[in-house]
Amino acid sequence: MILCPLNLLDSRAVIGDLGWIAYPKNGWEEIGEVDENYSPIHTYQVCKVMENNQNNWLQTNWILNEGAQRVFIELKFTLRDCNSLPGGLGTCKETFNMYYFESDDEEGRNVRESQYTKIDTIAADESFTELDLGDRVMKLNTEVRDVGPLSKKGFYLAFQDVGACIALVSVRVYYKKCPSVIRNLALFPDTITGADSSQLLEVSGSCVNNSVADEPPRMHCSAEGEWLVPIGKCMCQAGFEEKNNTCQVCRPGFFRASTQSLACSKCPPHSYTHRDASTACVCEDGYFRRDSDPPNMACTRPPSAPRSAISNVNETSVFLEWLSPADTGGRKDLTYNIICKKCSTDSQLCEECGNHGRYLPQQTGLSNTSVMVVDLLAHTNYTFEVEVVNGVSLLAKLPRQFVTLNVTTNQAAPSPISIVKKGKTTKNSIGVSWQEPDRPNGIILEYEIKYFEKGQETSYTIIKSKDTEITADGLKPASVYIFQIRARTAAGYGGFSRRFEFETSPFLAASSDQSQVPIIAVSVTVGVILLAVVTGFLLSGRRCGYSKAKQDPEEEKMHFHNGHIKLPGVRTYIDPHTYEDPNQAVHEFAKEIDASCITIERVIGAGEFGEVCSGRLKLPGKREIPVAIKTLKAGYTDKQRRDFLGEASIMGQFDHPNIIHLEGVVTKSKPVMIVTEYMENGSLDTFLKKNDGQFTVIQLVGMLRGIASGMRYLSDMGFVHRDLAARNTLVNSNLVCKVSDFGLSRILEDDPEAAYTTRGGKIPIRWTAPEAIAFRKFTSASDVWSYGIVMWEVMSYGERPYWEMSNQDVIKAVEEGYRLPGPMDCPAALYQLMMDCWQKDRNSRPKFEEIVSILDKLIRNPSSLKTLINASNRVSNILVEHGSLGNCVFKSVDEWLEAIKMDRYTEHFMENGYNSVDAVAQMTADDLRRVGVNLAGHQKKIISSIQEMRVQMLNGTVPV
Ligand code: ACK
Repeated sequence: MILCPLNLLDSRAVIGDLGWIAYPKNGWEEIGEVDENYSPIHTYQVCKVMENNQNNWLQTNWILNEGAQRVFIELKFTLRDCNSLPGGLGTCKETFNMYYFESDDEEGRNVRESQYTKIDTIAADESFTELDLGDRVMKLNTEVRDVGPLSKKGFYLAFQDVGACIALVSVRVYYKKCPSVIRNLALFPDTITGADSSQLLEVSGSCVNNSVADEPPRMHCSAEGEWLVPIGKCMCQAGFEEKNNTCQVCRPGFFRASTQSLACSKCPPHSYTHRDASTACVCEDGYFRRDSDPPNMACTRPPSAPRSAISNVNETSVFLEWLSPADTGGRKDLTYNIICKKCSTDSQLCEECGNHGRYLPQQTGLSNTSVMVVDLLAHTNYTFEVEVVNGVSLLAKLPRQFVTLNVTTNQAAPSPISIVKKGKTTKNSIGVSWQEPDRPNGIILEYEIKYFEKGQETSYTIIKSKDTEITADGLKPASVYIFQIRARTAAGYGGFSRRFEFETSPFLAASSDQSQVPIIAVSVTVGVILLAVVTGFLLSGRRCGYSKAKQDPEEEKMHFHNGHIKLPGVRTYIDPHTYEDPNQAVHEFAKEIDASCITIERVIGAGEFGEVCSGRLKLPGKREIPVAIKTLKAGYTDKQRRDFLGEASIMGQFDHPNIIHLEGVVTKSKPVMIVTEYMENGSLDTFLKKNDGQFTVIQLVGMLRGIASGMRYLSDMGFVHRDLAARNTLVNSNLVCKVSDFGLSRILEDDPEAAYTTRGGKIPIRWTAPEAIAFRKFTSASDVWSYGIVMWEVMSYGERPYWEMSNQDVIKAVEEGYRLPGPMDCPAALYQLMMDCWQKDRNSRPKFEEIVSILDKLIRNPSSLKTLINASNRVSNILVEHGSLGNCVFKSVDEWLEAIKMDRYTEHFMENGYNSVDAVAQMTADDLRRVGVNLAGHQKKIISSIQEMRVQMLNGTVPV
């Protein structure tokens, strides 16, 4: 830092008379010396060392302080050493005094000495002697003193000699200032330092041209004339950039958008500016910028149309999928809107779809390139326009960019019936008529009328009728009955109508004493009819479980009690989604249990919606049973409650020894619960892993038979499970396996195995048939594929299908025709069945019916399970790229054992002569046991690796 002292007086620089006054006259005297340039050196000297009482004053001229409040006085002088003066010792002094007197004008010149203020007594650091004089050595002293605060315009200095021998060679009076400076683009002016020696003066700066204050700039001027502690700053305004402490204009082609940007930047692509000091660039024709786009972002344009749109119709649902546009217009904020038009087949006239169709996830603002449209009208031509927009589409005012898809929907289940009327009513019968549903979605084959006495929901009657009216008879007089009706088309049943309450006529007074008779009679009759009906069905082998009513050939009637009257033949599964009110579905299929009947004992796991507990259920009049209780955690949303109870609505429709049995639900108190039978051994996969190698083949086949039987029941009911896997199967204490996990959202949310496919759906890849992965064709045949995987899981005691291969590799390998190899010690017949389940053509896969029958035969004839698959047929189907070996080439047995972390057996192998890769490749499980590999897990690992090795040999990657 260059400090900047400013002289107020420099005696050496004064050319003419200094104008100083000495008194008494014989005291200080000026000696007219000149320097080497012949300039006068104003030196004053005095040397009255021999005389007593000296008081010699030398007063300077009036010195203007120029506003300085503190001034510095630098004296240069020589002083004679009193010791070197002969005879003057008594009176000789070696100091002199310096004074000052402030005045606003030269009038102060005449003031008395006593009015002066003493600055200091000045002593010499070095004094000179006679000797020095002889050597002509000048011992010059320099002393600096400061004075302040000064408050008047000027002042005088005075030097008082009291008997010393002094030569005052120069007197310089100066003050200090902080020099003008530009710091942080703020200009700070020359600033005279403060009056106090420790004072910091706060100075405000002013912003340089074309700059603005960010925070007001300030700096501090120290007493020493240094700038300290800058605060705040200025910044070049937009259109200018900082260079060398100034703000320079941005040239054409460059811009600076705000004071915060670094420097002028080149205009981004598709924009320009032709003027100086631009704060933004203008978009080229056809390109746009949104207000929210940053100014350094390229100008963009609307996208081109979406490409390669395809549709996939499933009944009244349509899946639309397309590729993003070839030209996105340079933006990432593409979204898609679906415009739906309904077109007549003949006239090709189209109209807006209005509010038919539900869009999943939504109709507009889609960010994915697919959408599912459900609940469309059946057998209807639709035109869907998939429109793409980006952030500048609205600004561009160009024609819409879209791709068109024409689709025709298939059949759908009919919509619920909304109008039901009471007809002719007697004391024992109620006539009911209704109107066709608003959307029959096809030809109505029949109606199903369900009715029961109010409050007696568990005991109901179902009548089937082709007509739109029936008479329910055998009813109690003066009683309220609930009626619900639904229609069936080739696409299945629609949802039930809401509940309608109608009342039978009251008794006639005369017959009131016989009131009990008809009721008992009716009950007995119903029982008899039912027995007859059941027998009739058994004999006739009909598939549908209901009886012909006597009175009307168009009507069929069946009675249910607590859902326990089982008729041969199978009901159809009803998707709870078809119910407008999901609560109705739950109560349709699940029994409400009073929470007080349940005792929760412990938490056994975590489900998607809350904890899974075990506990006990004691219903009135029944014995206590162990149960599993799924709870819905507090704070659930409506949707979560619906989805949670959805599982009960599905499960409640099933009644089969190999399907987990629903005891009921608790919905009227909190927490909401689903109560099922308790399965002591938990999920099958964990159970098998825990009991590796512990079961006989017959036991394993027994488990598989159970699962197949449960699946046969589900597929007969038209229910596709979609997530059949060992983890979704439960095992009880008798090793009975039951299919479970019917959550509505399970594929999407619950199953940790489910992964997103390229089409956006979430699918448990390893268990899922290729057609279900590729185009979501989920059918009972795809469940059969999953069943094959479950067989493999069971026979390998819970091994993970395809081991640690990635999902992508699994999809690829299966597509290319590879299949899982047979598990170790797996009967050939079972492996054959698995391979059949994994036929690419889904129609060639066995049906569950056949699977059950094949397994039954194997169980009846256990010797058929003796033939185990041999290495060669394992290899023929083996996956080439699975497991730890990959495509590695091993030259020696020890290298290979080390790679599979089994090198503890190296010596065993060597001692038994298995010292080459090809000798090892021939080994069987028995050979392994012989060399001393006794642990089942180790045998499994080594055998699997040997099999990979064989494959690689077949492929030529391992030298034989
Ligand atoms: O493998 P696990 O013991 O069997 O752990 C899971 C856990 O709850 C979370 O689903 C167990 N679990 C589910 N339902 C039942 C049931 N009905 N009986 C016994 N355990 C069950 C399952």
